[in-house]
Amino acid sequence: MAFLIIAPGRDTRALEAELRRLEPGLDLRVWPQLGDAAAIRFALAWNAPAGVFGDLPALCTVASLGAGVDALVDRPDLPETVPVTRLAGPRLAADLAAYLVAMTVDWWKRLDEQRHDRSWRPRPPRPAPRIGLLGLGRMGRRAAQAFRSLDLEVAGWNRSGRADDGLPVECGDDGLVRLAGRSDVLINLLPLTAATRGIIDARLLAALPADSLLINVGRGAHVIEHDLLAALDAGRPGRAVLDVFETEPLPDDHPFRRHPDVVVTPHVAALTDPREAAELALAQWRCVERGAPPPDAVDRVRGY
Ligand code: NDP
Ligand code: OXD
Repeated sequence: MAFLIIAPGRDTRALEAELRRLEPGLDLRVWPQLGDAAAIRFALAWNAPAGVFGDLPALCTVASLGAGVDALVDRPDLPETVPVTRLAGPRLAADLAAYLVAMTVDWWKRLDEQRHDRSWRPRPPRPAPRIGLLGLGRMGRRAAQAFRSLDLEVAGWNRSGRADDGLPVECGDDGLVRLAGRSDVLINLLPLTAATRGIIDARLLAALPADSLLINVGRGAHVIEHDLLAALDAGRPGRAVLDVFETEPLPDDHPFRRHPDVVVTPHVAALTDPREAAELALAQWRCVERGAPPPDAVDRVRGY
């Protein structure tokens, strides 16, 4: 049974080395070198080209080489019966929380202004921000823990309205607007699905407090771009930190690149750790090998 990595444009050499170290006998293939395609039962994919799964007749499971599965759940070349899983381990969640804390603290303590000013005139920080998290899954819960450890007030929004650890949680359309209204820092950690596409729109943005911070680490298509540009010009939010975009890489001439209140990072909020990824992927592969359902399979109809 062969294991295939399909990740065009991504350097997977460290991951391949970890997979081989942890599973010395592994029949590992790296697209586009398929070898005998009929032996491939497990694929680990990121930016998989359209139609590629159609060439794999014995495929039993496809794992996302990341936490998001939006590029995999709804594809014509992937039969509905093939489980889609993901790699969303504690290292990835901690890494994402570190990025969110860093971007929040930079804004809260006005570090960007202070570090560029040579006049030794300390600027007072903004008041301790109230944090709003859209999405309380693996990533959202870890972020909540990180912000709470700084004694910041945290609330969230999810589909079920349920949360652990006494975290205040909203749900539904009205709950979304309520959460935005009490979030000095609003962070999008939702998966991209039919229900969440375009969720960051004029209505949501108008509910934000003036001089607030929006951070999007979910997916670019969560944001209606022209609504965000208009909202920034109106000061709600005062700044947007954007890590994910409809088109990646973000084109050089995109308006986000030259907007003074937009901070762009190139989809680096959390970087897959090769060791964690290899361990999680091999645990899934071993289940497939013995005919058991793989852990961390998503609901392909719900989209996450
Ligand atoms: P999970 O699947 O663990 O959690 C998803 C959360 O979103 C759940 O709380 C769920 O609610 C909520 N949700 C889903 N649909 C809706 C809806 N329609 N309305 C309200 N809430 C909804 O995902 P993760 O936390 O692991 O990851 C989230 C996303 O973060 C990924 O899909 C990916 O896009 C992004 N990501 C980005 C990274 C980066 O580097 N930029 C790195 C890692 C992840 P409920 O709990 O009620 O089911
Ligand atoms: C993602 C990831 O899903 O980087 O964006 O894991």
